[in-house]
Amino acid sequence: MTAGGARAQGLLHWLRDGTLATAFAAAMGLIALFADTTPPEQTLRALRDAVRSQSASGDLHIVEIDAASIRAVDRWPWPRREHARLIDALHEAGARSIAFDVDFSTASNPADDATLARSLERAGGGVILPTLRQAGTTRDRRIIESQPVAPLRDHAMLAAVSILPDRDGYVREAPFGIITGGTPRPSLSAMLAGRAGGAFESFPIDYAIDPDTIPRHSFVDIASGNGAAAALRGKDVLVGATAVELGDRYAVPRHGVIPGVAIQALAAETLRRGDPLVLPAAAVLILGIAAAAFVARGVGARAIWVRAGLFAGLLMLVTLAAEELASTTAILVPALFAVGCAAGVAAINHHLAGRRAAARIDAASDLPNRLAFAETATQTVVAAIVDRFDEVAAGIGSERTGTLVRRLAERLSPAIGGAVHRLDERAIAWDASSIAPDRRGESFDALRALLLHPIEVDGRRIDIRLGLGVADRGEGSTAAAIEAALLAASRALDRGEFWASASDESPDAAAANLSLMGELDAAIDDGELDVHFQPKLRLSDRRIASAEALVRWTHRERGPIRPDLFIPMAERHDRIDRLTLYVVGRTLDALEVAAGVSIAVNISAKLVAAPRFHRALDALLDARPANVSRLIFEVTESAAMADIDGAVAALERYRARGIAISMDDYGTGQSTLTYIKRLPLAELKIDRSFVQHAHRNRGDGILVHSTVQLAHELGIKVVAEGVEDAECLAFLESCGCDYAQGWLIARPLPLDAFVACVSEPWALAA
Ligand code: G
Ligand code: G
Ligand code: MN
Repeated sequence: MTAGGARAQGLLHWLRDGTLATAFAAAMGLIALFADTTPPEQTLRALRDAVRSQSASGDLHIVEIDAASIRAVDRWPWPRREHARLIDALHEAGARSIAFDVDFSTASNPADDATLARSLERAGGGVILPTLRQAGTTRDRRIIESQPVAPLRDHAMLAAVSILPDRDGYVREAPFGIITGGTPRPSLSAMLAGRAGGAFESFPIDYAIDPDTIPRHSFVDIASGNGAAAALRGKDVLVGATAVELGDRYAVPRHGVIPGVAIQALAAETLRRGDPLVLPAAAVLILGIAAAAFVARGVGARAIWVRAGLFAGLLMLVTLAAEELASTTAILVPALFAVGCAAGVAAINHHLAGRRAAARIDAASDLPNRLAFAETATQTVVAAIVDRFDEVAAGIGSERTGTLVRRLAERLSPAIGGAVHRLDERAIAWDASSIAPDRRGESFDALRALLLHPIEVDGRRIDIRLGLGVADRGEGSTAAAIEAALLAASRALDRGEFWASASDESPDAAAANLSLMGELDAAIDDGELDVHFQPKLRLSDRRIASAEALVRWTHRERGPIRPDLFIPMAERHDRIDRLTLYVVGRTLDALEVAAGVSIAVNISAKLVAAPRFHRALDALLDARPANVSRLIFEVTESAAMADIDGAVAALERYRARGIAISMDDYGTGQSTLTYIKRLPLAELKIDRSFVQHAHRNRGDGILVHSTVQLAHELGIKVVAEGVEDAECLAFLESCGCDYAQGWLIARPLPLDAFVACVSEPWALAA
């Protein structure tokens, strides 16, 4: 990884924490506080205004100098006597108040000015006339303040009608008051609404109110004195220009370009509804930061966005309600921005966390993988390797091995009391730190017992043999301990032991195992290798009618060596054909002395179709043809499955020589009886993992029972192996099974003991 990449990773690591996501959100919110967030803020406001859209109160009417009025009078500026007529008409009709948004700051002819002044006086001095505060010319930016001319302002009240567009030209706010000529003066809207407010303070105009709903009357109609003014009795009246040709029009949100007098009216309507208040952005931001903390702690991307959305929606709703019910609005964007940032960072973190987690999961089995295990500080590692994994995989299909390993983990993990990790295809591992070294044997024995029963995958039952290796981490890394444990596990498999410890293994011991193979040849030559015979009981007459030859090796120094250690070694080191020929020879010897019985020899999968073995076997049998018809070859299912055509041909050759074929370990693989039909079988041995529980376990019982029936239909005899108790034997008899083999009948016996046992009827030992 590059330095920059590492730094970026470090930063992401930092932001992973919800607290830091919140801090980031707070910082972004503060930045937004000082940035110009007007456009989004206005968009949100316009959205709420659209929801709140409503009509004006109807108490405030506009008398407009509209196109019709201009046409009627046909002069501009209007003669001031027109205004005088209007005031008289309104006063007579009983209008509540009269306000003008018309410039009276320059003198017209003295007669008209006097007429207007008199009307103002008649109206009681309560008519409101405007003062203006505006830029002089485009070149001269000085502010010009203008008031109505002296005769008029003596009999009227003054109010400011200045309009303050925002920089983008939109009018959003209106002032409470303005200082004109050094005197603070209320704005027209404040005066109409009877509100006081600091000069230069403004308030947002409520554009939820539709300006089209403010009642309007044409100036000429009202001023004509024909009684039209009666409609304005008790109303507040605002007089101003709406005719397009008179200008005085401004852009506002939602409603396009509207006359200044309409803006004055909307501002007055706004104030009538209540004292407008704007919550500062900072106050809302504090709320937003609290919400950001909540959002950042959402578990999962969905929860994060739901929380953020909930906050945004709630904030909008509360603001909407506050605007409608309390004339209070708020600046929301910094708070919403902070929450958005928190959600964004939290969602990215969640995504990255998901990817990190996925990298630590084995997809096929859903178990945590080697990377995940190596990251733990496990003191003691146990690794377990599945024996003959390739054969198992070929049997069930490699796509099912993930499920197999998962089932294996499920079976082991309650006993282990922790998570099982998958190291590679064939190996799993777990933490055994809590088991004292002197109790390991005991605890592993418990695991071994768990594996006596086959594992079911998609309805198939698979017998699994494991080799366990245990290694202590010591000063090294967990990864190194995993390697050491794996090595010990493969050694355990090699030796036919269930488990081995990495620390037990001295280089001497490894060398000793290698030299063992050299000694096998000598052992065969010197007769150190022996063959025992395990009787098979014929159930029809309860006589020992058959046996299985099982090789035994008692080493001069090391004592008895287990066949499941040295047979796989002999297979790997190319000595299995010599060993098998030796067993066949000893079996032919036995057949000479044990009259009337047949004896089975185990033939390794490797040998079944090996030409060299066939030639050597032919030579041996040609020399000693006497009892070959009582010879049986036991072949495992996997041997036949690997290459069915080759296997069929090889087995036919044996049969042609008079040797009967027996299928060993039936049930642990995947062959069906229809498939087995292709093989020239005389006998089928049901694996002991099914037999042992057949009388107690319904599923096993059914398998044994149906196997017997189907085998009989195919003319194949059935042997049940691993019979250990009388109940089991009774069950087998009830199924119609032909032979029983197992410790209940007899242990594997030396030749003379076996011969003795054949001559007597078998009876259940008391
Ligand atoms: O009875 P015992 O625990 O020894 O048998 C252990 C394993 O060794 C069994 O699976 C048995 O089939 C196998 N075995 C015993 N003798 C021979 C033999 O002569 N040849 C082969 N290939 N396997 C044998
Ligand atoms: O795989 P094969 O059928 O060759 O296995 C024979 C093995 O089964 C030998 O190791 C033999 O000692 C063992 N065995 C024979 N009878 C019994 C029995 O009743 N119970 C158990 N657990 N093992 C048995
Ligand atoms: Mn066997």
